[in-house]
Parts: sequence; C-alpha cells; structure tokens
Amino acid sequence: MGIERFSVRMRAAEGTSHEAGGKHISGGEGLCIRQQISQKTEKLLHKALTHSRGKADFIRITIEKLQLERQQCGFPLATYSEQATTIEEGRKRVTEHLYQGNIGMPAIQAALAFLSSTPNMRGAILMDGETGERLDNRGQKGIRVSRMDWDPDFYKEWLQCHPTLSSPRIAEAIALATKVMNSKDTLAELCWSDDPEYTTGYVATKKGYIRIPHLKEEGSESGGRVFFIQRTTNIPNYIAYLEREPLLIGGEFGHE
Ligand code: WAQ
Ligand code: MG
Repeated sequence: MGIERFSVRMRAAEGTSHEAGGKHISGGEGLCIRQQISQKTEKLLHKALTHSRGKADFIRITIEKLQLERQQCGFPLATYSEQATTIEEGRKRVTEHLYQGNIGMPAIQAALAFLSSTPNMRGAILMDGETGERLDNRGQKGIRVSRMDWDPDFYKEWLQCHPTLSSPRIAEAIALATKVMNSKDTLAELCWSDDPEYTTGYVATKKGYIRIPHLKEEGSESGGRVFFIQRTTNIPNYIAYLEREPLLIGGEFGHE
C-alpha cells in the first residue's frame, strides 16, 4: 500500500524572509525515510549556511510525511555532456538542442535573455515554447519543484556507471529535470545556476539531460530555470504536479 517517505525542504534568504523581500540564497529538497530525517535536515542546513550567494538570515525547513504510489517511482533521464569553451559556444549548443526539441527561436531567445538578467529567482518560470511569453504570474517566487529525490541505493548504483557526475548539485538537478520532463505538458527545460562560481547548465528535452559548460560569466549571480510548455496547458494542474506530486528515482519499484 505505497511507501512512506518524508519530504524535507529548505529555503534560505539574506536580510529578511523571501516574502518580505530578502535576497534568495539557497533552496533544496529531498525525500528520505524517517530514520534519516535528521541527517537530511543537517545537509540542507549546511547548504544554506555555507552558500556562495551570501549569508542566510532566514531559513525555513519543512518536514512532511508522504505516501508514494508505485507510479511515483521512476528512472532518471539519460545524461549527456557537451563540450564548449566559451559562453557564445555554450549558448549555441543550448539553442541547437532546444530547437531540435521543437522549441521556437523566439522562446529560446527569451529564455536566454531571462536567465541572463535574473539574479533573484527562487523558483522556475513557465514559458510558451513557441512565442516565449511567460505563462505564470508568480513573480520572483516562481514555481518550486518539490518532493523529488533519488533512492540512496539506486543512486550508488547509478554513480558506478556515471563516476564523473558525483556531486550533490548534479544529482539534485537530474532529479528535478526528470520530474519536470515526466509531465507530458513539458516540452523542454533550460537551467543554469544563480551561484556565482557555477557556470555549467543544462537543457532537458525528450532526449535526456544534456549538460553544457560555460553558460554564463564566472562571478555572475544571474540564473534560474525555464520550463517550456504548450500554450494549451492547464497551468494550475501543471503547477500542482510540479509543487506537490512526489517522484522517487529508483527505489523499491525502480528495480522491477
Ligand atoms: N524548483 C524550481 N526552480 C528551482 C528549484 C526548484 N526546486 N531549485 C532551484 N530553482 C531555480 C531557482 O530560480 C534558482 O535560482 C535556479 O533554479 C538555480 O538553482 O549537470 O545548481 O540550485 O553540472 O543554483 C545545473 C547543472 C546546476 C548541473 C543548477 O541550480 C550539472 C544549479 P541552483
Ligand atoms: Mg543556487
């Protein structure tokens, strides 16, 4: 009758809370069994307290029990790594992959321009995959994808096949992109970090998770996530899926 997991999530801001206009520092989400709640919480707190974007003055941690169904377990996206040596080249790769993924040129340009000029987003924006029009009205809060994680044993097995990809940041990004691409409403995703030192980003399409280096200048705090969708998507349902529906990568059901 389903499997029990706890959703543990964190968001941190500098100055004051996000709601009161503080600067977004860091966020994180995970799923774990009851016995690992303290450990998971400690990891997220450490992430918030040692972040390159600044000093966290407000930290919110939420811990909540979930029951997962069989269909809420799944496999991660296939992963590819592209080469690029300059920002121009990196963004050219982005454009090619999104275009091959049926995203229109106006939307690709709008997404690149958005991520280049947005230093304080805490979630993702929804964009019309053809015209580039923003389709959510969440402002800087955006939409925070939540309640997804790797099963720890499955992750260890996966790492043996992907030894060069062993960082929590990459694991978190693949989990998020897998959940986003699991919705039939998502056409593609573009992401790069808002952390000043991390300039590799990715495109997720039906093909998989494609890592691309040099998507922004080192030192820039501009970054975020754009989910490309069809204009006809039922937005409230789509947001409810992203924010609330759990996804456990691997796990008891992943091995069947
Ligand atoms: N849901 C929606 N948007 C989010 C979430 C989330 N759970 N987490 C982060 N974002 C948005 C938000 O606007 C952040 O400012 C932005 O994404 C960047 O988040 O393969 O580290 O955690 O080498 O800084 C991708 C490449 C790294 C990894 C992305 O993003 C690789 C990264 P960060
Ligand atoms: Mg960040």
